[in-house]
Amino acid sequence: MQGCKQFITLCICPNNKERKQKPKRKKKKLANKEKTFQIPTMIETVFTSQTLTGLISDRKSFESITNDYFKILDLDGDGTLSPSELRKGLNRVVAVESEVASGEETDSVYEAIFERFGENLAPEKFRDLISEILTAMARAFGDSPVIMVVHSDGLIMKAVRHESEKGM
Ligand SMILES: [Ca+2]
Repeated sequence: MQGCKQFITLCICPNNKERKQKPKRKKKKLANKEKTFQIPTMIETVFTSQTLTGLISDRKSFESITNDYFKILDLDGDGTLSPSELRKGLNRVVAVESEVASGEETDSVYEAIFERFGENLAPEKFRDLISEILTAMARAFGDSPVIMVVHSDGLIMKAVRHESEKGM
């Protein structure tokens, strides 16, 4: 289907009201300096299920994108993603809302993930996981275009940019 080109980013709207500045607190010194994520900008975008499946089927691009995320999420740099590394980072990669789901909800999602993919993910397993999440999203959205507010550096925006670059 060629019609996806039109479903590109509509507008940029930083979602300020949800980003209350937290008062600066002195962090206790941690044994290992943790990498921190930048607060992502939220972007409203329109895409279709093909935006997502298109990225997955472009193996080279998909591999390079998931490898980049893997490196960001692998905080201790040991080459696998531990449960805690995954929990800290996955939300930033695939979540579409800035609000985090309730603890219980998240717990059951992660339990299911660890059960299927194991507890320490190698890059290939991480790629399988991301591929499965995107496929599930694509299936859920069906054929109609979807409007969403997503992280500007998240996976959906990568898929949208990937699609618009290929379509040009
Ligand atoms: Ca690690």
